[in-house]
Amino acid sequence: MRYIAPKDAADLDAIETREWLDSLDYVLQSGGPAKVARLLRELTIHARQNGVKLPFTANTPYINTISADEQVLMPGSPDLERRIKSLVRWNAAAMVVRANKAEEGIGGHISTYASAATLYEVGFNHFFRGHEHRDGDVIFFQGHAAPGIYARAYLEGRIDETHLENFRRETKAGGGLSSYPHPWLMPDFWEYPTVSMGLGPIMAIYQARFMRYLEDRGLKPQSNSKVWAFLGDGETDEPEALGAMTLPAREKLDNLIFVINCNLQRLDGPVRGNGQIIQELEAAFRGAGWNVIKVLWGREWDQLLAKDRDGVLVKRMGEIVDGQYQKYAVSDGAYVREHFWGVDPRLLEMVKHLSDDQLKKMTLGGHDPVKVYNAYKAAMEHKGAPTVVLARTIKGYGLGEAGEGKNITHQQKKMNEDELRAFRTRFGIPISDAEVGKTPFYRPAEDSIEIKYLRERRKALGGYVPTRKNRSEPLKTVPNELFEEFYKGTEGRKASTTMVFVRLLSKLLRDKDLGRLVVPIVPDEARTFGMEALFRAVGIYSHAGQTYEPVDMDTLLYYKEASDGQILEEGITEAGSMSSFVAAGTAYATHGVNTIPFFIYYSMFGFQRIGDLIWAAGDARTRGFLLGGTSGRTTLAGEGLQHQDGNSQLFALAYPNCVSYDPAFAYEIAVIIQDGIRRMYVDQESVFYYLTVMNEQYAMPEMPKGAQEGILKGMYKFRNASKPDAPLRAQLFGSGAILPEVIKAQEILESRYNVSADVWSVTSYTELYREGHAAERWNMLHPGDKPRVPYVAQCLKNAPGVLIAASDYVKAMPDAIDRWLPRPLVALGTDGFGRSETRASLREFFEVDYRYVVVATLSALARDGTIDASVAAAAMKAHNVNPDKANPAVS
Ligand SMILES: Cc1ncc(C[n+]2csc(CCOP(=O)(O)OP(=O)(O)O)c2C)c(N)n1
Ligand SMILES: [Mg+2]
Repeated sequence: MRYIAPKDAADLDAIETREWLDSLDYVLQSGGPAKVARLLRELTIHARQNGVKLPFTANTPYINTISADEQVLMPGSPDLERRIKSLVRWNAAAMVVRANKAEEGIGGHISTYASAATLYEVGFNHFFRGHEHRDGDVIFFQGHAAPGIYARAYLEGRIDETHLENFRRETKAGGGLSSYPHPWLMPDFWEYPTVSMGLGPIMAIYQARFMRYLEDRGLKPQSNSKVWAFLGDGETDEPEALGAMTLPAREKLDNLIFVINCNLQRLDGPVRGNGQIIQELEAAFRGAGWNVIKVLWGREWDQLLAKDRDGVLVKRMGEIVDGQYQKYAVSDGAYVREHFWGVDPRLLEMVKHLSDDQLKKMTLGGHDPVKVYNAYKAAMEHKGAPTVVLARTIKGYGLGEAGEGKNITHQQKKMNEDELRAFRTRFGIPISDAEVGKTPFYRPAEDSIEIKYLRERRKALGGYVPTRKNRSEPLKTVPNELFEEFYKGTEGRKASTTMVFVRLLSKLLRDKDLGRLVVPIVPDEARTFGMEALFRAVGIYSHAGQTYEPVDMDTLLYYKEASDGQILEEGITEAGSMSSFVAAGTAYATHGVNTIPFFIYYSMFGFQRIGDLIWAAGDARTRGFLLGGTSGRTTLAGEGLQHQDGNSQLFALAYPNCVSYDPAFAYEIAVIIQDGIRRMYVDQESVFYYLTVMNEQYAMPEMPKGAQEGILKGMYKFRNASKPDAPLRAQLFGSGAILPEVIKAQEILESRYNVSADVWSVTSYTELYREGHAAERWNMLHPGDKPRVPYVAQCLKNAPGVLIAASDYVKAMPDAIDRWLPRPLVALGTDGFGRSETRASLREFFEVDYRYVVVATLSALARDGTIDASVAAAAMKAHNVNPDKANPAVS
């Protein structure tokens, strides 16, 4: 056999490869892509059968998904669009630079928008449909790109120079602009908050699904609307960003388009310096069943790729890691020629006609409007799956020496005069050298072709985006009949507040007006809360209906899935469920539909786990009811440390527009929910509700006369002391499942210790706290006027005796109202980690059962000198309370 020198082996390899490629080209030309695909599939099978181990890959080569041949021409005027984009770029940069001119700069970001400008402008000029369009879109803008969105709104004449000047100066007269998308702060402009990274993508996914839900249930006309979510490549590391990615593919949500701005950088440095974020994302999304469109290279590269007969260029493109690509972005053409092209003479040959300067200027796909247009067009037309556009860009594009592609670019907020001049020149902004240092904003005249073009484009596409407004008709009334039954109590029958809530929910669902608007949401906990009867009654929503015979078909309460099902049974995802809650609770603005979401979950996995999404819900002016089920540190027996919630009421206090309650009785729940629907859907207040509901069963009493107002304000007298003139007096506060313990303590105190106590049901420490502080603040600002008296103080004005509060939450709750009480109170609460035990043992452990209420009362009376300490000590003995017991807060 003839010895083949290594060099010849390489040559032979090349010849062989060439022959195979030629054959493939022949099949492609004669039989088309489908035939090539079939042939490759068969080749793969054949190779496998013969023992060839093919490595798994979910990737395609590192080139554009849409080839140059498939590309269409872009409609409209590319020149005008480029000019408009340049103006937006300038104004976006100018507003940030001006906001940071002063010593005490107030931040802002230039480089995120600089990299994403084309991605947005192509959308604004050709794709994003406003709410006046029958297929109006929902768009989640990347938070840090906000300056660009403002700069465009300025050109559109929707915001003026004062606004731009007051970017991040929101308290300024004339109006400021919020740092990021915040509907709470700019309710006519922003629709969805996105700046907490990862929340935009997951909310977008569930928004797309909720749009289908509204259409399938006939609450909204069928449409071709899309949900667009713009996100950063670094952002995809947030678990929420990709955590729900299988849902839209499974549900074939072709109304969803993600656009990931792959500038290969995040805040500190490269996203994947030693790898390729685009390929990583491609594999993940393709694996999950998405339509993936890579937009990596601009048009200049098409000619080079056409010359790449041997695939050397494609191979070279695919072997460079992102850190190195970033290096090319900041280097000159000579460096790129040497290091990128110089590794193979065939590559050098390909670019020998290009100067170093031309090499340097070869644009990336995400900066080429034609490439981006084609990607969006394909995304709009794709059927049966969501689309992700992976667009490659350069962070800080256009900033040149001021930061383009550099690791510091995310934090770049200032530009010196030279840098501004270069930026101005690069984008052709008509500002003179003399003026440029002042970074003036620039808007062409109203009748200029740029402004006319931009307005005309938005008009054709259904109005400006983003625009937010309430598009729904308020409900007229909340029918009383639905709630009255609960005022009567259960006549001795035992029920839990969860059962009460579920019964109320079932009634609401059956109501002829309200029923269809109710959206029950559960993360795989319906059986936990005894809601399974609803499966059959209203069905579980599934676009596909039910394509199988459910295993419990022969039972009354079978697991019924239906395309017009009403329940959103989300599976084990509180984050996903919360995103549905946001979609349903903002539909009054987004879709003009007053849907009323009720999201019930394990209370520990709410504020504690997905608090940031709840915060975003508040920002988005979401309406609806969150129900913290199985709540109470001692009421949920057995489940232990990770489940037993004694915190959520405290967390809820910090959410400004969250109205929270810890109700004990059926009528309290009825009053709160009835009033909640009124406030949110009749009066259109931007609040949402949080109610904790429990699984302990006890008899539900009848509502005391006139209790409604107090229930809503946060406290009311549930039961009077039987001997108001007794010498020993106490005021006992109880909440939620601990209220029955307090009532029991009242009886023991009266019968055994001659202490006569009033019992108050405290439904909401947070409401009392807020009202008290509001009164105090008013008093501070009006020193000469008659002071306002907080509601708590009014309730307790002449109340005699010691004050004892017990709840299943941390002691900070009652402490929050202490300042407005006539005397300091004694707080009993559940500070500390929970543990698995029975209910009674837990209450003993956390010192919140009736015995501790008795002991705390007697002990407080002894401290006051009203009784002898020995009485309290004897009571402790009688009730087995060990004074040397370890402190549960720290054990
Ligand atoms: C939850 C959360 N963590 C951290 C941040 C702070 N932060 C803002 S932008 C940013 C980097 C963004 O990188 P990338 O997603 O790649 O967006 P780019 O600006 O590159 O387009 C970080 C860490 C944040 N906004 N939200
Ligand atoms: Mg990035």
